[in-house]
Amino acid sequence: MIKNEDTITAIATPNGTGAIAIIRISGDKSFENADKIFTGRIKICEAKTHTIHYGKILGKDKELIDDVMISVFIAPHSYTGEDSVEISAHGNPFVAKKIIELLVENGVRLAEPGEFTKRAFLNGKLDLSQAEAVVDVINSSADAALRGARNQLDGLLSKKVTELRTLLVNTSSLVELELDFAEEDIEFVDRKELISRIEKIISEISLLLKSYEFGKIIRDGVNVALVGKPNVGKSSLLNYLLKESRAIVSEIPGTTRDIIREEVTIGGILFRLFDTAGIRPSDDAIEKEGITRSKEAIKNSDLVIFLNDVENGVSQGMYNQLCELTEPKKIITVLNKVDLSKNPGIGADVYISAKTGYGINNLLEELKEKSFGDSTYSEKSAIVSNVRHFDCLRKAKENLLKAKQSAEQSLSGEFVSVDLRNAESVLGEIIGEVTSEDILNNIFSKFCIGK
Ligand SMILES: Nc1nc2c(ncn2[C@@H]2O[C@H](COP(=O)(O)OP(=O)(O)OP(=O)(O)O)[C@@H](O)[C@H]2O)c(=O)[nH]1
Ligand SMILES: [Mg+2]
Repeated sequence: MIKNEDTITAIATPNGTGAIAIIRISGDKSFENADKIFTGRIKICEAKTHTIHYGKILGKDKELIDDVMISVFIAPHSYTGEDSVEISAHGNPFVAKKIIELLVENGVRLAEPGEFTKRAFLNGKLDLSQAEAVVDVINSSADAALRGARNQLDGLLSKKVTELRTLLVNTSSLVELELDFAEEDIEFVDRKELISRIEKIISEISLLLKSYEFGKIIRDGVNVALVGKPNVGKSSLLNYLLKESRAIVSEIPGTTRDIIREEVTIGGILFRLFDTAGIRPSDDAIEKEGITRSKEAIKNSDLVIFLNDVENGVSQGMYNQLCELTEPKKIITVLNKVDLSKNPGIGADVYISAKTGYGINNLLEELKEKSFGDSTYSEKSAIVSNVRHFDCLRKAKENLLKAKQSAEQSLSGEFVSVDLRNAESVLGEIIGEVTSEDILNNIFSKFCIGK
């Protein structure tokens, strides 16, 4: 276990009034410090691990601050791997603050953001990619995001990366062994075999890199802009998808002026919908500003629902306009108000009625399909959802391509080995086997206090 000088504390529950507030303490002096402020039937120093104790927190002049429950975790069987306690007080931020103040007066230090998880990492309770998944588990707001974060926290990515590193170590060791016996001209690994081993690792890394498209979606959700000419039914479609009358709908073209942003979960994936002002030439200053914002939303969206109505059909002019703002593959062309016509025309990907709900399921299917492309996802496969991991994998692949090239050109083993070692080292950064203080600070500063 890494010895941390300080014993640290923080409130682990959100700031606000609630049923309980939890104050965490971790470090060598956790029990000693808890005993300084806690009076119960037994001393915390003498308590067994994973037990919970009722008692009182007394202030300086023995004034009663709160009655609480204290949970005891003896190292290494705790979140941080250190001795730690959790004090459950009444959920009043003022009470929790007083308890923290008492601890600080006794020499306990306030924890920095993510410091508990950082200690868990330094003590080997989690590797780095798992520690990062903790934030994602806390932040996930849709089923798929939570499953993805759990997948990483449970170590699926770590396991895959470790496997790849082992393969790399084995391969580079053989090359290096050969270098040691350079004078004897012994070949421990046949070049062809070497190249095929490197290729195998490259293809596994490519798969992981590909999973990032998907990983990003399940982690961050999909931004979808609803765009089209005025009055085609954009706001009606938004309301239908939300199952509530969120946006004003009227038969007057130019009803929506500002962007309306709402979230909806479809098939476990979070979609962020942006209802926009209908695009048309306008002299009205407010409407013009709304249209500028619509165009901005199109540029920033992952997908665009290009809505048209049966009265006017699909507008090729507007489609061309959209193509200047976003890639054609992101556009779903939809024809709305099919309830008004027996012969709704051609040229759309999906035909719907935001009034009756006709075709909406097809639209949802199309949304899902466009979001995921051809990526397949299984609960059991490692998924990359973090840009830092993606970057490390990308660098590893570059190094491996260089190593492969050197091997193909029958360059000296040294060239091959140096790139293999570099690849191994960047893979190590993902799980924190190889790391710098800067990387760690950067990662843990994104955590909240108390985690
Ligand atoms: N019959 C029928 N009417 C619809 C349908 N969808 C929308 N409408 C009507 O079309 C009119 C315009 O709908 P909105 O949802 O306000 O259209 P919009 O695209 O948001 O319009 P702007 O905000 O002005 O750009 C309203 O009178 C709606 O009731 C539909 O599927 N069928
Ligand atoms: Mg509208």
